[in-house]
Amino acid sequence: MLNRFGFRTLLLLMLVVLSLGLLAAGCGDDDDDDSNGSGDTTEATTDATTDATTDDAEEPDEPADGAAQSFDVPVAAEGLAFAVTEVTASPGTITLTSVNDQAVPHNIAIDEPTQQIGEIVQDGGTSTITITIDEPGEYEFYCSVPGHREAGMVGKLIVQ
Ligand SMILES: [Cu+2]
Repeated sequence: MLNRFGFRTLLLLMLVVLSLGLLAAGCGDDDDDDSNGSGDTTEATTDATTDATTDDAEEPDEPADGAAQSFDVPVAAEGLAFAVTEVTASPGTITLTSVNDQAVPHNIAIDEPTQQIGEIVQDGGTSTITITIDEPGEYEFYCSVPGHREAGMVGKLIVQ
């Protein structure tokens, strides 16, 4: 009788101890899982924030390089001269359009940074050159009809 009672008590005790051990182990695992989960979430959030911040905002409000610009540089009503003798442009592609209402033939041309020579026109014709200038500076445009440039048929193209 005593032995049987003692055996049952021992069994009960072992069961209790086992159960407590399993519970403890289970709690420990749960804690670890929670920690890992939190870590992953934090990393993902940080990555998203970094990406958004790294994306460059729009370009500053400067004239876009290479933007097309057009200027009218008509020939004077009479004489060997342009009516407009100074043009200010931004670096990029620049078009100069010269209407010549004279009966005397004229055109518009430029030597630097690359030579461009417009068509020689008269009686309301239009002479045009298009040039790309990236380097700020002063460039001279002129009429390439012989003797006209020397007579002062020139103008200044300022790139800044
Ligand atoms: Cu001319």
